Parts: sequence; C-alpha cells; structure tokens
Amino acid sequence: MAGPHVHVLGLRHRPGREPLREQQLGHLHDTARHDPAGPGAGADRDVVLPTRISLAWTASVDNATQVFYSLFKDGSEYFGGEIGVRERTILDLSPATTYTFEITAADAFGNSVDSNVLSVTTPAATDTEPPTAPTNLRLSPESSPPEIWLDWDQSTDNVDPQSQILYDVYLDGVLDHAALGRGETITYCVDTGPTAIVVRAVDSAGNVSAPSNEITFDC
Ligand SMILES: [Ca+2]
Ligand SMILES: [Ca+2]
Repeated sequence: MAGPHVHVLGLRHRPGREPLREQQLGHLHDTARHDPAGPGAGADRDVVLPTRISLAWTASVDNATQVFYSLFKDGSEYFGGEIGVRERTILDLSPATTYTFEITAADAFGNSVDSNVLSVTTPAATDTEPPTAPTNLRLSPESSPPEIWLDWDQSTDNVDPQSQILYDVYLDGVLDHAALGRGETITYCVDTGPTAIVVRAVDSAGNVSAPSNEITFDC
C-alpha cells in the first residue's frame, strides 16, 4: 500500500522567455506518503485503491504570474491548466495496473517545469459486491436552469466507508460527472427541455449499484 519513493527528475525551460526559478520544481506523490500532519491530510484520503489513486504535489511558485497545473496520466493529459490545485483523486482506474503520473507547472508566459514521474500500481480488486443504490434523489431549492443542484441519501457498501463511495450522475442516460463521498452535487443543463437524472454508486473496487430513483428537471 505504501507508495514508491519518488525523485525529482528535471527542469525544462524554454529559451528566450522569462524563466521560472530553479526552486519551483513540483514534487508529486501519492497521498499514502503524505505527511499526516500536513495541511488537508486525512486518514480516509490516504489511498491507493483498486480503481482510484489520490495524488498530491508540492506547490510551484512563479516569479511573475499564477501557476497553472496540468496532470498527465501515462503521458495523456488528465486535466490541464488549473490554478491552485494541489491534490486530485484519479478515478476510474483498472485494478492491478501500473500507471505513471506527472505534473507540469506553467506560468502565464508558457514557461513550464515538470515534476518527477510517479509510478503507482493499483491493488487487485477482491470486493465483488456493489453498494446499495442511492435513494431519495431530489432537487434542492437552489436549482434554476442551467444549474441543477442535487441531493440524495448516500449508499452503503460492504467494504468501503461512505467517504469512499463514488456517485456517478447521469443526465438523459449519459454520464455527466462523479461526486466522491457525499450526497450532493451541482451540475449544468446540457440540452434544453426535460432532462432525466439518475445517480449510481460505485465502490472503490469498481462495482456499480443499481440506479437511484429518477427525477426530471426542465432545463
Ligand atoms: Ca515565470
Ligand atoms: Ca463493495
């Protein structure tokens, strides 16, 4: 379960532009190695699970602009250009599979620096029992097109605590986004007109529940 030791690999500058300072290397690690006394650390977040990995990295500081972070999973961008993000749980991974991760920090001029490359292997999945279906899916009163504010009663699982149950939100049968460990989220209308909404719970082994009750929102 303990993450691998990681090293800072290097610094990339693009010549002819304003440089980053050398001490701006980001350092990427899985949160199993996160200092438990560190900011935001919590026992239920220090996880390398069969289908999820929580990552954290040290901040980069630029001499002139905000820092934009991009995360690459096996060389492909997982998210790009986000400001102020220092941790992320990577979802929908496969059990017993090795992945590499790397963070790039860039300033507004396009100068960028790469973190170490972190290699993490997810454990095999042994749990085969899905969570209970979410119940009592409902709109909260803040809802107004295009904003859809949702609440539901959380599922339970035979293995995972509720903080590790993921909720996939479907709009008209299409996966919209996921919310981890909580019974509320906000999303946005995709098309105008009546939109059917259901939520399914997913445990950390990737087992998917039956759908919640369906509600309709007039987008
Ligand atoms: Ca700079
Ligand atoms: Ca389960």
